[in-house]
Amino acid sequence: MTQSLAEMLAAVEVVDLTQPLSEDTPVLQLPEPFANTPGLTRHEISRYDERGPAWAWDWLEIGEHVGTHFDAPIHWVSGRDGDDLASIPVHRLVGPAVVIDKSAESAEDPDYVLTVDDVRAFEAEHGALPESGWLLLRTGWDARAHDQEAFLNANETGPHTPGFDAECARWLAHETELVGVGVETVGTDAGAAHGFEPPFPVHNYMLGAGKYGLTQLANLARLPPTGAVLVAAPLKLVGGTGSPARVLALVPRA
Ligand code: 23J
Ligand code: MN
Repeated sequence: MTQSLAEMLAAVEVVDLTQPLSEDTPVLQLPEPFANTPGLTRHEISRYDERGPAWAWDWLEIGEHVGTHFDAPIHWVSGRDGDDLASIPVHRLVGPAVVIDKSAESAEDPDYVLTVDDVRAFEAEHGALPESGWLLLRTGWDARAHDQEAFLNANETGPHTPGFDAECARWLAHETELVGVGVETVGTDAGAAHGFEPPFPVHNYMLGAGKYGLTQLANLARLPPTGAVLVAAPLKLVGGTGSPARVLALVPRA
Protein backbone atom coordinates (compact mmCIF):
# COMPACT_ATOMS: atom_id res chain seq x y z
CA MET A 1 0.00 0.00 0.00
CA THR A 2 1.34 3.42 -0.82
CA GLN A 3 1.88 5.89 2.00
CA SER A 4 0.58 9.43 1.93
CA LEU A 5 3.12 12.23 2.26
CA ALA A 6 1.60 13.01 5.69
CA GLU A 7 2.17 9.38 6.78
CA MET A 8 5.72 9.54 5.52
CA LEU A 9 6.32 12.73 7.53
CA ALA A 10 5.21 10.93 10.71
CA ALA A 11 8.16 8.58 10.16
CA VAL A 12 10.59 11.47 9.87
CA GLU A 13 12.61 13.37 12.45
CA VAL A 14 13.28 17.06 11.73
CA VAL A 15 16.87 18.01 12.60
CA ASP A 16 17.84 21.68 12.79
CA LEU A 17 21.12 22.24 10.92
CA THR A 18 21.09 25.96 11.82
CA GLN A 19 23.39 27.69 14.32
CA PRO A 20 21.75 30.30 16.57
CA LEU A 21 22.09 33.81 15.10
CA SER A 22 23.09 36.59 17.53
CA GLU A 23 25.50 39.47 18.04
CA ASP A 24 28.00 36.81 19.16
CA THR A 25 27.82 34.72 15.96
CA PRO A 26 31.35 34.38 14.55
CA VAL A 27 32.00 36.19 11.25
CA LEU A 28 34.56 35.71 8.49
CA GLN A 29 37.80 37.74 8.72
CA LEU A 30 39.41 38.32 5.33
CA PRO A 31 43.02 39.59 5.35
CA GLU A 32 44.08 43.09 4.21
CA PRO A 33 43.31 44.70 1.79
CA PHE A 34 39.86 43.11 1.52
CA ALA A 35 36.72 44.62 3.04
CA ASN A 36 34.93 42.60 5.72
CA THR A 37 31.31 41.93 6.56
CA PRO A 38 29.65 43.20 9.72
CA GLY A 39 27.91 40.68 11.94
CA LEU A 40 24.47 41.22 13.47
CA THR A 41 23.44 44.47 15.19
CA ARG A 42 19.86 44.92 16.41
CA HIS A 43 18.25 48.35 16.62
CA GLU A 44 15.20 48.74 18.81
CA ILE A 45 12.04 50.22 17.23
CA SER A 46 9.82 49.77 20.31
CA ARG A 47 9.61 47.62 23.49
CA TYR A 48 5.96 47.79 24.65
CA ASP A 49 6.61 51.46 25.41
CA GLU A 50 5.56 54.92 24.23
CA ARG A 51 7.09 54.13 20.81
CA GLY A 52 4.69 51.20 20.46
CA PRO A 53 2.64 50.40 23.57
CA ALA A 54 1.56 46.85 22.67
CA TRP A 55 4.47 45.67 20.57
CA ALA A 56 8.19 44.96 20.51
CA TRP A 57 10.20 45.03 17.30
CA ASP A 58 13.72 45.63 16.06
CA TRP A 59 15.37 46.35 12.77
CA LEU A 60 18.49 44.46 11.81
CA GLU A 61 21.87 45.44 10.49
CA ILE A 62 23.64 42.34 9.16
CA GLY A 63 25.87 41.15 6.34
CA GLU A 64 24.41 38.75 3.80
CA HIS A 65 27.11 36.19 4.65
CA VAL A 66 26.71 35.85 8.43
CA GLY A 67 26.09 32.73 10.49
CA THR A 68 24.43 29.70 8.97
CA HIS A 69 23.98 31.07 5.46
CA PHE A 70 23.46 30.34 1.79
CA ASP A 71 25.85 31.37 -1.02
CA ALA A 72 24.10 32.15 -4.33
CA PRO A 73 25.92 31.85 -7.69
CA ILE A 74 26.22 35.65 -8.14
CA HIS A 75 28.29 35.84 -4.93
CA TRP A 76 31.38 34.98 -7.02
CA VAL A 77 32.72 36.61 -10.19
CA SER A 78 32.71 33.18 -11.88
CA GLY A 79 28.93 33.01 -11.28
CA ARG A 80 28.10 36.65 -11.95
CA ASP A 81 25.69 35.75 -14.78
CA GLY A 82 24.01 33.10 -12.61
CA ASP A 83 21.10 33.19 -10.18
CA ASP A 84 20.61 35.68 -7.37
CA LEU A 85 18.74 34.43 -4.29
CA ALA A 86 15.32 35.41 -5.65
CA SER A 87 15.89 33.54 -8.94
CA ILE A 88 16.78 30.13 -7.49
CA PRO A 89 14.17 27.52 -8.45
CA VAL A 90 12.69 26.30 -5.14
CA HIS A 91 12.93 22.63 -6.13
CA ARG A 92 16.71 23.08 -5.91
CA LEU A 93 16.34 24.10 -2.25
CA VAL A 94 15.05 20.64 -1.25
CA GLY A 95 17.18 17.60 -1.95
CA PRO A 96 18.92 14.48 -0.66
CA ALA A 97 22.02 14.98 1.48
CA VAL A 98 25.03 12.78 2.10
CA VAL A 99 27.42 13.37 4.98
CA ILE A 100 31.14 12.67 4.76
CA ASP A 101 32.64 12.55 8.25
CA LYS A 102 36.20 13.87 8.47
CA SER A 103 35.96 15.03 12.10
CA ALA A 104 38.80 12.76 13.28
CA GLU A 105 41.05 13.92 10.43
CA SER A 106 40.16 17.59 11.07
CA ALA A 107 40.88 17.27 14.80
CA GLU A 108 44.30 15.89 13.87
CA ASP A 109 44.96 18.49 11.13
CA PRO A 110 42.89 21.73 11.05
CA ASP A 111 44.03 22.27 7.44
CA TYR A 112 42.53 18.94 6.37
CA VAL A 113 41.08 19.13 2.85
CA LEU A 114 38.73 16.62 1.25
CA THR A 115 39.99 15.05 -2.00
CA VAL A 116 38.35 13.34 -4.97
CA ASP A 117 39.79 10.06 -3.63
CA ASP A 118 37.98 10.65 -0.32
CA VAL A 119 34.68 11.14 -2.17
CA ARG A 120 35.35 8.06 -4.34
CA ALA A 121 35.99 6.02 -1.18
CA PHE A 122 32.69 7.30 0.29
CA GLU A 123 30.88 6.35 -2.95
CA ALA A 124 32.40 2.86 -2.90
CA GLU A 125 30.86 2.30 0.54
CA HIS A 126 27.58 4.26 0.29
CA GLY A 127 26.77 4.57 -3.42
CA ALA A 128 26.99 7.45 -5.89
CA LEU A 129 26.52 11.07 -4.83
CA PRO A 130 22.82 12.00 -5.10
CA GLU A 131 21.46 13.80 -8.15
CA SER A 132 20.24 17.31 -7.25
CA GLY A 133 21.64 16.68 -3.79
CA TRP A 134 24.01 18.10 -1.24
CA LEU A 135 27.39 16.93 0.00
CA LEU A 136 27.80 17.91 3.65
CA LEU A 137 31.30 17.84 5.11
CA ARG A 138 31.37 16.99 8.81
CA THR A 139 34.53 18.23 10.53
CA GLY A 140 33.49 18.71 14.17
CA TRP A 141 33.96 22.47 13.69
CA ASP A 142 30.39 23.07 14.91
CA ALA A 143 31.66 22.55 18.47
CA ARG A 144 33.66 25.80 18.10
CA ALA A 145 30.80 27.93 16.73
CA HIS A 146 30.17 29.76 20.03
CA ASP A 147 33.73 31.18 20.05
CA GLN A 148 34.99 33.43 17.21
CA GLU A 149 38.66 32.75 17.99
CA ALA A 150 38.39 28.96 18.14
CA PHE A 151 36.06 28.96 15.13
CA LEU A 152 38.39 30.98 12.84
CA ASN A 153 41.50 29.32 14.32
CA ALA A 154 43.89 31.93 12.91
CA ASN A 155 47.59 32.47 13.70
CA GLU A 156 50.45 34.46 12.06
CA THR A 157 49.99 32.35 8.91
CA GLY A 158 46.25 32.98 8.63
CA PRO A 159 43.14 30.93 9.39
CA HIS A 160 43.36 27.14 9.69
CA THR A 161 40.05 25.39 9.10
CA PRO A 162 39.21 22.29 7.05
CA GLY A 163 37.58 22.22 3.61
CA PHE A 164 38.07 20.87 0.08
CA ASP A 165 41.13 20.83 -2.15
CA ALA A 166 40.97 22.64 -5.50
CA GLU A 167 40.66 19.49 -7.63
CA CYS A 168 37.83 18.16 -5.43
CA ALA A 169 36.00 21.51 -5.75
CA ARG A 170 36.38 21.42 -9.55
CA TRP A 171 35.25 17.80 -9.72
CA LEU A 172 32.21 18.30 -7.47
CA ALA A 173 31.18 21.34 -9.54
CA HIS A 174 31.64 19.87 -13.01
CA GLU A 175 31.55 16.08 -12.75
CA THR A 176 28.76 15.45 -10.25
CA GLU A 177 25.02 16.18 -10.21
CA LEU A 178 25.17 17.88 -6.80
CA VAL A 179 23.40 21.24 -6.33
CA GLY A 180 25.67 22.28 -3.50
CA VAL A 181 28.06 21.61 -0.66
CA GLY A 182 27.59 22.40 3.02
CA VAL A 183 30.15 22.83 5.77
CA GLU A 184 30.37 23.51 9.52
CA THR A 185 33.07 26.19 9.12
CA VAL A 186 32.75 29.96 8.49
CA GLY A 187 32.96 29.55 4.68
CA THR A 188 32.70 26.71 2.17
CA ASP A 189 36.41 27.11 1.42
CA ALA A 190 39.19 25.97 3.72
CA GLY A 191 40.88 28.59 5.92
CA ALA A 192 44.03 28.47 3.78
CA ALA A 193 42.10 28.59 0.47
CA HIS A 194 43.16 32.17 -0.34
CA GLY A 195 46.50 30.53 -1.24
CA PHE A 196 45.02 27.68 -3.32
CA GLU A 197 45.11 27.64 -7.12
CA PRO A 198 42.61 29.01 -8.02
CA PRO A 199 42.00 31.01 -4.83
CA PHE A 200 38.80 30.02 -2.96
CA PRO A 201 38.21 27.07 -5.34
CA VAL A 202 34.85 25.98 -3.84
CA HIS A 203 33.41 29.45 -4.36
CA ASN A 204 35.06 29.72 -7.78
CA TYR A 205 33.98 26.34 -9.20
CA MET A 206 30.68 25.63 -7.42
CA LEU A 207 29.16 29.12 -7.80
CA GLY A 208 30.63 29.35 -11.32
CA ALA A 209 28.72 26.15 -12.18
CA GLY A 210 25.44 27.66 -10.90
CA LYS A 211 25.64 25.61 -7.70
CA TYR A 212 25.31 26.69 -4.06
CA GLY A 213 27.08 26.77 -0.72
CA LEU A 214 25.87 26.40 2.87
CA THR A 215 28.04 27.36 5.82
CA GLN A 216 28.15 27.17 9.61
CA LEU A 217 25.89 24.13 9.72
CA ALA A 218 25.07 22.45 13.04
CA ASN A 219 24.08 18.92 14.07
CA LEU A 220 25.60 17.09 11.09
CA ALA A 221 26.54 14.38 13.64
CA ARG A 222 22.82 13.59 13.89
CA LEU A 223 22.52 12.75 10.18
CA PRO A 224 23.09 9.34 8.59
CA PRO A 225 25.74 9.12 5.81
CA THR A 226 22.89 8.82 3.29
CA GLY A 227 19.08 9.01 3.44
CA ALA A 228 18.42 12.50 4.84
CA VAL A 229 16.63 15.22 2.87
CA LEU A 230 17.87 18.80 3.28
CA VAL A 231 15.66 21.90 3.16
CA ALA A 232 17.49 25.23 2.75
CA ALA A 233 15.47 28.41 3.22
CA PRO A 234 17.44 31.59 2.45
CA LEU A 235 15.63 34.92 2.07
CA LYS A 236 14.11 35.57 -1.36
CA LEU A 237 16.29 38.67 -1.52
CA VAL A 238 16.17 40.33 -4.94
CA GLY A 239 19.75 40.68 -6.17
CA GLY A 240 20.95 38.88 -3.03
CA THR A 241 24.36 37.21 -3.12
CA GLY A 242 23.65 35.26 0.05
CA SER A 243 21.56 35.30 3.19
CA PRO A 244 21.28 33.82 6.62
CA ALA A 245 19.17 30.70 6.19
CA ARG A 246 17.17 28.23 8.22
CA VAL A 247 18.47 24.83 7.19
CA LEU A 248 16.58 21.67 8.19
CA ALA A 249 17.09 17.99 7.56
CA LEU A 250 14.39 15.33 7.39
CA VAL A 251 15.78 12.05 8.71
CA PRO A 252 13.99 8.69 8.58
CA ARG A 253 13.32 7.44 12.14
CA ALA A 254 15.37 4.37 12.99
C1 23J B 1 34.04 36.52 0.37
C2 23J B 1 35.35 36.20 0.09
C3 23J B 1 35.88 35.01 0.52
C4 23J B 1 35.08 34.13 1.23
C5 23J B 1 33.73 34.41 1.50
C6 23J B 1 33.24 35.62 1.09
C7 23J B 1 32.86 33.45 2.24
O1 23J B 1 33.31 32.55 2.86
C8 23J B 1 31.39 33.54 2.15
O2 23J B 1 30.71 33.69 3.16
O3 23J B 1 30.88 33.40 1.05
S1 23J B 1 35.78 32.62 1.76
MN1 MN C 1 28.93 33.16 2.02
